[in-house]
Amino acid sequence: ISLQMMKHAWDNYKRYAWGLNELKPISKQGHSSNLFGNIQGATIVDALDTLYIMEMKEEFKEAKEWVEQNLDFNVNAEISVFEVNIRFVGGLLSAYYLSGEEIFRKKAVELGEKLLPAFNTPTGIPWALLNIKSGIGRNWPWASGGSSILAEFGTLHLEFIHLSHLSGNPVFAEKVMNIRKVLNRLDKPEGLYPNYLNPSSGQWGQHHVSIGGLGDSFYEYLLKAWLMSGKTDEEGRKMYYDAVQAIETHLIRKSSGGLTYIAEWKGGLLEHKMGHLTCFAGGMFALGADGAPSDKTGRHIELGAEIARTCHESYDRTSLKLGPEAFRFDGGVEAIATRQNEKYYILRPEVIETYMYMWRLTHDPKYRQWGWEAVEALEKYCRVDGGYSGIRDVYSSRQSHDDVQQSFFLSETLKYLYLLFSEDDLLPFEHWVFNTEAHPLPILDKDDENKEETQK
Ligand code: DMJ
Repeated sequence: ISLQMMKHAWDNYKRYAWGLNELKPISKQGHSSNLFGNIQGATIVDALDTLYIMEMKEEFKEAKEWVEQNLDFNVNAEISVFEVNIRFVGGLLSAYYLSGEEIFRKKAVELGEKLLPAFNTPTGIPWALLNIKSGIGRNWPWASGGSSILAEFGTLHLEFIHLSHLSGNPVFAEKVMNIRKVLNRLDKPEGLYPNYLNPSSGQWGQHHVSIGGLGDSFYEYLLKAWLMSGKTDEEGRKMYYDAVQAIETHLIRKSSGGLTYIAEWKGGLLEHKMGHLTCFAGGMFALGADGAPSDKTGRHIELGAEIARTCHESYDRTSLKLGPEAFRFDGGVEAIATRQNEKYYILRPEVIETYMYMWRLTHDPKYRQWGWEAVEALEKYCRVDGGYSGIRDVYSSRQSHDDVQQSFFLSETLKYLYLLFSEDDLLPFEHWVFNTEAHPLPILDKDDENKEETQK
């Protein structure tokens, strides 16, 4: 079924928005988000590996031809360093490792080089935004005290290690190792990492800690850096398990109805809210369980299972059976959105991602059942003639579409669904880690430089 869904999403993108970043499935035209400046083709690059894995050969070929002929980074564009890294660099790297086609390696390295000026700050903590023509960077105007964002500068590691590996140029790896060094020098309140860090002063901004938006994939990349190194990156391992310990102590709580959730922390006070984005953490805890220190393996798997259950409840307690952007555990509610502007669903993957990890690691059939419920809801409420659309209010049966088919729907949501219903030997965890946009990257064993050859 996810193959049919992918076909529908792809065919409509091709028909109405080919070469543009994303599709507006209701108005049947292109959608351009300013996250990518005027770099074009986000959906194509994000979808390459999904097309490959689903064996959609014709479509993969057209996508590759588009990349060869049209993907151009010599544009005057201010881009989000994080978004371009996870979707474009990550997408190109996976396409290269899966298909062995040189064009993808070449484009990935070329784009990586374009991103390097972002690191020209006094600390080497990169800017959030970069003009890839002038090389001038800056931060989001809304970010506390001119800070860079933890989840943005902390989500470059996997791709940059591979860029050094594939180009023979150590500069990429040096840049991301330096980020670790800066973080390790700093005092962390209660062992937690605030979401804001000023790249000039090297000081934290506002003490807001989140495992959802603004923080999320920083933690994910600590664990995956260790796994991707063939478990040799001890620093990554230590930073990850220390962080999880602090998260468990200070952020994880149980509601009176028995649902485990991860709250947000603002200068020592908890906000009892969990974002859809935070739901990825169930899969992360389970993936990291095996290496957990001092017989904590069982606890990490259990945390993964409890977060999966809570996130499933957030879906089940809506009218459309799709989860809201954020849900709360206060004012008498549990796992329900209470604010109008938190009731939307934009085709995000995190809950299905967690089901996929939990399925692979436990084989409890309920995760496939829950994934199936999500498929039914997506087909019923998000599928439209012109593709798939997000929804403005998951509690209202009066349908209101947001008219955007996000590129991560093709790269993540549909890929994780496909994997959830595939055998474990498709992209096995022993050989691959997924970047935060679900692009698989091979594990680099220190003694096995030809790994990518043997994994094809
Ligand atoms: C994706 O771009 C990535 O999963 C990122 O880590 C968070 N946001 C979206 C999906 O929700």
